[in-house]
Amino acid sequence: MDAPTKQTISVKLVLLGEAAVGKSSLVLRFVSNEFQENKEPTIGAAFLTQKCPLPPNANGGSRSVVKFEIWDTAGQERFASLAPMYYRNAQAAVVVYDIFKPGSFVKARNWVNELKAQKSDIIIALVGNKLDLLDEAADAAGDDDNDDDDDDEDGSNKLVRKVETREGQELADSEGLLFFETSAKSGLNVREVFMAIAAKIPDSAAAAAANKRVVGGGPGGAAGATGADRIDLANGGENNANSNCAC
Ligand SMILES: Nc1nc2c(ncn2[C@@H]2O[C@H](COP(=O)(O)OP(=O)(O)O)[C@@H](O)[C@H]2O)c(=O)[nH]1
Ligand SMILES: [Mg+2]
Repeated sequence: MDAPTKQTISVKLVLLGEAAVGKSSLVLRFVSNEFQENKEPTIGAAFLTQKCPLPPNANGGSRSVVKFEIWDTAGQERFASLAPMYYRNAQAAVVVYDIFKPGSFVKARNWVNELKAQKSDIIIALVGNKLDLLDEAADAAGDDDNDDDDDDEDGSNKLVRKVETREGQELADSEGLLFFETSAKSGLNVREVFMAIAAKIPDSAAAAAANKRVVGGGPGGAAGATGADRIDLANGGENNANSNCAC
């Protein structure tokens, strides 16, 4: 009789960050628990969904399900002008950088500034990705301690961390962001990013979202208008949230 009702809360989320920092890989890990070593670059944007149950809330005991509607944008400069279409309706943003590329951290800072200027109430998670490469760095250092850093041909020596955890944490603290260091490759902390965002969705927004059916509209409500590479993985899990659930 009194079975708790399950409400589905749709959360629109956008991924932003320089090209090749691992945005698509983080989404793929979260949605499909997979990793591709040489992932082809995203063209325009990709759309994916994933459901996660939230723990029962203290007052009602009802078990809510968060349905993330994820817009994974392309990082190339030529797509940057399209970004506002994706973040305008978003409740949350994941801003990603590569801990081995300081330029990508500068870019992440710019995205945070732009997001806050345009949409002050958006929930932002700052994510430093490719943490697994640190283990490789440690292994390599163990093998050979000659400091011949000649493999820095393209200015991105993959084995030396260039953005310290402290720098990411300080930016996050000063701007009020969630902060994680992740590995899309190993899966480390990927689920945690999305769970932390879900936990920050305010009750009022959740209730409002629950009352409003979201009909798969694209950015600004114009579904498919950007020619987005649209991959809706929700179909497989739509009937059974738990079987397709990353959380
Ligand atoms: N070692 C490692 N490589 C990663 C990780 N995430 C992404 N990559 C690789 O980095 C490249 C760019 O990834 P992609 O997800 O396409 O980046 P995007 O342009 O930001 O979407 C691909 O070759 C991925 O396999 C990670 O956490 N660790
Ligand atoms: Mg991509």
